[in-house]
Amino acid sequence: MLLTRKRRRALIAGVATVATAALGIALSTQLASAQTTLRGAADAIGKDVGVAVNYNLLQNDATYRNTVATEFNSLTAENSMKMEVLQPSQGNFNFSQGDAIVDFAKQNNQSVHGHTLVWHSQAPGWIQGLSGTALENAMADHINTVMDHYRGDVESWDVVNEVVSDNNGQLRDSFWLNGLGEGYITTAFELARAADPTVDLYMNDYSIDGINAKSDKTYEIAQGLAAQNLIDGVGFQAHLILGQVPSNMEANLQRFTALGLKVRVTELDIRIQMPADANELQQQANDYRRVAEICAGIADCSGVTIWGLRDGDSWVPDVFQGEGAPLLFNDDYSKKPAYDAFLEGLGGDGSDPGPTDPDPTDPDPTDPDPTDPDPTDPDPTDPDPTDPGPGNGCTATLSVQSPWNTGATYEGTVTAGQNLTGWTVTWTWPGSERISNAWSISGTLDGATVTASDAGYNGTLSSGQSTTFGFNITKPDGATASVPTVTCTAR
Ligand code: 9MR
Repeated sequence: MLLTRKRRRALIAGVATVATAALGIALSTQLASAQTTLRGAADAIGKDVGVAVNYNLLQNDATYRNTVATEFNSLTAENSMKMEVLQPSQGNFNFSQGDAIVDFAKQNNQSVHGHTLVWHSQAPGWIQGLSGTALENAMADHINTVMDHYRGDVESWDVVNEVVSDNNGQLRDSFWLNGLGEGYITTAFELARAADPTVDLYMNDYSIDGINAKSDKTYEIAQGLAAQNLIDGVGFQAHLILGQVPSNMEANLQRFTALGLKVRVTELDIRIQMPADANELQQQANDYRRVAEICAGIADCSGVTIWGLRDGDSWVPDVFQGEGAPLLFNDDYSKKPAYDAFLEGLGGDGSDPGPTDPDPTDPDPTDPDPTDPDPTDPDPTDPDPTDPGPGNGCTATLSVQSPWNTGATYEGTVTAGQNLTGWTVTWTWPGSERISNAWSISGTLDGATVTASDAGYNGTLSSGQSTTFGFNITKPDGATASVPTVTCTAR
C-alpha cells in the first residue's frame, strides 16, 4: 500500500518536472499556484508534509482530524510510539495508541514516520537499570517487536534519537552509552536493518540544523553508518527560535545528502517570546517559508514535519517559559501568516483563504464593522486635502538578497504612510529579468511590468508599519540584478 502511494506521488512529481521542462517556468508557476493545501503542494513536488499527532486529540476532536487529513500527507506520533508507551514493562507491549494513528493514516492515504526506537528520554524505568547483554537483548527485542508489528505501515524510523551531546560535540551521556559503550548506535542500526530492510532508517536530533560542533559529530556518525549501508537519512528536528533559521541550514543539509543520504526536517516549530505581535508573526512566516524552500530545493529532502497542529497543542510553552505560538494554526484552527508562507515555500498558493478560514465571506476579519465608513481608511479615488499621507499612501523598495549568474532572490518592503487596508506595487524591469516565483504578493508577476498586491494577510498596515514580500527572478543574459523604482498605492 505504501509503495503504491509513494509511486503515485513520485509520478505526479515526475509529470510536473517533464511538463515544466517542456513548457517553461510559466506552466510550473501555474501548476504550483493551483495548490491551496499543504498536502496538495507537497504532493505536487513529491515531498512529505507531516504533522506530529496527539493521540487524544485524534480520538476526540473532529476538526483536528479533518485538518490533519486535509493538510498533511505524513504523520508522526508525537508520543505514542515512544518506548515508555509501547513497552511500559519488560515484554509487555501496548500498541493501541500507535495502531490508532496508523489506522487513521491508512484511511487518509498518509505515510507514517516512526518516532522513535532508541532514546534516552521517555524510556521506561525498567530498561534504564539494565546494562551489557541484558540491555542489548532488550534493545533487540524492542526493535524487532516494534518494527515487526508496524511492517508495511511505517515507512521510515528514527532508529536513534538525540545521541549527540549539546555542548561538547561528543556522544550524549545516557544509559545507552553507559550500558553498551559507543557501539550501541551501530548495533541499533544493524538490528533495525535486519528487522526490516525495506524501511528508511534515520538518526534524528535537535540543534543540528546549522553547521556547528553538534552537527559535525552527527555528520561523522552518519558517514560511518552510511559506509556500512546501515542508514538512509538524517532528521533535523528544527525546534527553532524566531528569526534564527540558520543561514547555513541549506548547506548543512546538502553535506549530508552528499553522503548519499536523505535529509528530513522532522519536528519543525518556531517559537516566539509571548505575546507575539503582528511583526513577529510576519517574521515567523518568513522563517517557515525559508525552511520549506530549503527542503523543496533539495531533491533528497524527503519532507518537512511540523511538531504539532495548533499553537495550543505545542510542547513549547511547557518547556520554554514565556515563549509560544510556534505552529501554523491558531487554537480555533484558523491559519496563521506562517501557514500561507509555508504553503508558498512548498510551491503552493498562500493567497487563497482556504477551507479553514473562519469567515471567508468577510473581506477583512480584523475590521469589526466593514459597513461602517472608517475615516482613517484611505480611498485613493476620493481626494482628501486633509490626508497627510506621503505619495499614494505607501512607499516600497526592492533589494537584492542573493544574486547568482542567471537569477536572484529579492526582498520588497512596503511601508505605510497612513493606515491602510491593502497595497499595490508596480515596477518595470529594465532588461530580461522576469519573476519565476513570488511569495506574500499576488497579481501580474511574470511580464516586464509587474503589478502586484498584498497577499491578504499582509495587507492591513498602520501608518509607519512595514511588511515584506519576496520573489525570485531569472535573468538569462547573466546581467547584474537591477533594482527598479517601485510605485506603491494604498487601498
Ligand atoms: O512533543 C513531545 C512532548 O509532548 C513530550 O512531553 C516530550 C517528552 O520528552 O517530547 C516531545 O517531543 C520531543 C520529541 O519526541 C523529540 N525531540 C524533542 C521534542 C520536543 O521536546
